[in-house]
Amino acid sequence: MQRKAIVFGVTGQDGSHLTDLLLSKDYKVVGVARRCSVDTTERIKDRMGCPHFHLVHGDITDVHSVIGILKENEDVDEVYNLAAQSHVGISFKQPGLTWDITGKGCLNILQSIVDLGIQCKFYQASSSEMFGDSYSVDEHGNKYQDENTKFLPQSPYAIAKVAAHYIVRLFREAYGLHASAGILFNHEGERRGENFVTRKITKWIAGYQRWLERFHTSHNDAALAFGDNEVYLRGRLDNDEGFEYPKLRLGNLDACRDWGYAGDYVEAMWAMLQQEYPDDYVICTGKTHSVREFLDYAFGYLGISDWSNLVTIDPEFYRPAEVDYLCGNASKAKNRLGWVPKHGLEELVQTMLEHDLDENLQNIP
Ligand code: NDP
Ligand code: GDR
Repeated sequence: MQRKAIVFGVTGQDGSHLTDLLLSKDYKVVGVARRCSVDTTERIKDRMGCPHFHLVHGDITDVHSVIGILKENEDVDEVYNLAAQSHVGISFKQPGLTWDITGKGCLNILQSIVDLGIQCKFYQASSSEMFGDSYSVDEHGNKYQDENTKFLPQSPYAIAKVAAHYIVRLFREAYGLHASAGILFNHEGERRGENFVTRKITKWIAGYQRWLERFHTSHNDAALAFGDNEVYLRGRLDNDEGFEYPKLRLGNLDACRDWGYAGDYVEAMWAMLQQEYPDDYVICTGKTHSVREFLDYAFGYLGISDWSNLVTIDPEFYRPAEVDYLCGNASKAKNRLGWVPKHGLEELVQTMLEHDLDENLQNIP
């Protein structure tokens, strides 16, 4: 019997990877996308004609819309809630909207499942941001976060995620729902949104590389000059459009993140719903790097060892409160789900850069 899944947040990075995974396992997938004035289906465009994939319009802040989708699909086996206002920085500027989507949206789905009496399994996209400034310490003095580390959220986004996380736990205990939460650490890739730091970096490097190639030169061979905000080809400082390139503008370079590959992480989501009992699982690589180190890897891929003149620090990208250090421990997922990450940071950087360099090449007239 073919299984059916509903994916809220299907147009996002994870929604697209999860759809690929479920279709490869012969599921029927109902993807929920909100109405937008421009097309948001770029990441799932290759799936649009697939007979087992059905796109419906809906918004998780509108409980009527959620009920309508669930009623149409009462035979659903698995519901994945990946929908969110997922940008931590933006959550400080739009805290109310973030709360409605990222927090209350989860309640809207779970309460509708209970009210309609639908017998399905449920997955909630919880986040390492819930730990915020909190960590545990192992016997060697190393800091880490796992399922037993307390939450100390540092943003409106993280607070909304904590609320949703506890709603999942409540519905599991109060109504006996098979509802699991994956506490996922940062995961990236070639489908990552362009305003998250890793993709912002790889997109910029690809653009810079192609700019240099237009002049048949490379970073290490070019005669470059550096202004406050631009890089110039020497001798063309104040004229000739096209001979300057805007620097990469970033915020805090010292924050440390445990970065993995999104394609690996959706396998863990699916595995959680295949367990006999629902639970919470930390999903991560167990290795942490600063944004500065990510820059070293990314520029290093193109043989650029000193990037200090190419990057400018812009207070615009600092947050009112920061999460300084995230490094997960996924032992529980390894032992119970048999899940381990397949990609390390070096491979991740390479995949993202190769994709962005290729895309940029195609865009050159
Ligand atoms: P994205 O931002 O790429 O995708 C979010 C998705 O949610 C998009 O499809 C978006 O639609 C949709 N969405 C936003 N608002 C609504 C709404 N009101 N109703 C219905 N859908 C909506 O995030 P990711 O794919 O990276 O992450 C997936 C989930 O996992 C999110 O909940 C995120 O918070 C969480 N998470 C992500 C981590 C990561 O590192 N990527 C780590 C831990 C947790 P649209 O395309 O229209 O914007
Ligand atoms: P994060 O990811 O906040 O961890 O949330 P993001 O890539 O936005 O930031 C990571 C770190 O980089 C610093 N930073 C910058 N960040 C952005 N976006 N842009 C910049 O220019 C910049 N400069 C420095 C940030 O301050 C931060 O310390 C992601 C999201 O996917 C969440 O939805 C998810 O829950 C968590 O990961 C786990």
